[in-house]
Amino acid sequence: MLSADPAGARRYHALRAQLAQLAPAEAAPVLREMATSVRRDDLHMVYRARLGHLGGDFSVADILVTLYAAVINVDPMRPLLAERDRLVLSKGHTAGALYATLAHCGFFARHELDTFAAPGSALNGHPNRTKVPGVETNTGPLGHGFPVAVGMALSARLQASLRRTFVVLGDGELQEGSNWEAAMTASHYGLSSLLAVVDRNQLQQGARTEETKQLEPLAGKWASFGWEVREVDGHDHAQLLDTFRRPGTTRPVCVIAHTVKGKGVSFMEDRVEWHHKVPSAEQVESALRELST
Ligand SMILES: Cc1ncc(C[n+]2csc(CCOP(=O)(O)OP(=O)(O)O)c2C)c(N)n1
Repeated sequence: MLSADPAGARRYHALRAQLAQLAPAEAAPVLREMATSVRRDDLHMVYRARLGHLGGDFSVADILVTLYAAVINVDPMRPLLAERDRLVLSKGHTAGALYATLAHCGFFARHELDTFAAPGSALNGHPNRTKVPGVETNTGPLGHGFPVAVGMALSARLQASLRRTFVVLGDGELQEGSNWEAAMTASHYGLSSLLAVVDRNQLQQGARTEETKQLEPLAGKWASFGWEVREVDGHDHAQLLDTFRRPGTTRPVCVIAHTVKGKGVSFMEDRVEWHHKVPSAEQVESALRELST
């Protein structure tokens, strides 16, 4: 099990305190800079490991950074505190973005990222809660994280706790039927402390979602399952922060975050092959030039 980086955790708490005072538009530049740094770390990780999912990592990076840096109530020094908020990355193949974000928040030292997917490393290709502090449940098999998150929100309800539960889903992931059982269950129990984010980048592995199995009208589907639906630009930190800060009132909330797979690197953006392609040294250099703050 990795352990917290005390200096990183102190910086994280200072950042959280600073961002809590700011309106979403004022916080956005800080979040943007952190998300760029997360993408740069992730790029190095995937290049070094010769494996990873850069396309989906870059599409979800702004969502994860906004949640961890400015929304969820967690303490990297005490990652198992009972009253912490819960965040489940149901699209677990984008572990690279999650690890880089957790390291930026002090859950473990940033240099550990160098071990991504190496033999014996805690930072496996998919997140493992027994190895990585901040990971709430193991994910990777699509369609598993969301049902677990519904259970977490239900347990908060049973304990009369005010803690919130967040779950981040891929759009291709929604083709797994277990998600719709989870959605039905959450609305049945009126789990207003639960917020699901759909990373709506229109691509899955090997093809577009609408060519594989049509999801639209997606907002209508969630609404018909009894959820409050909000739609945002998933790379606009001000919009993300504003919507994430507002819990549901009587119903669970689904945020459809419109994103671009590979966001931030022009030759990766909206290109299906970057689902799990590994960049060459030249491509890394060129990507880093685009990802400069
Ligand atoms: C149950 C299951 N089936 C297949 C896979 C292999 N797989 C990994 S990622 C992926 C595509 C996921 O697409 P999406 O949810 O849209 O993720 P994103 O495009 O954001 O990376 C697939 C099919 C898996 N991880 N789990």
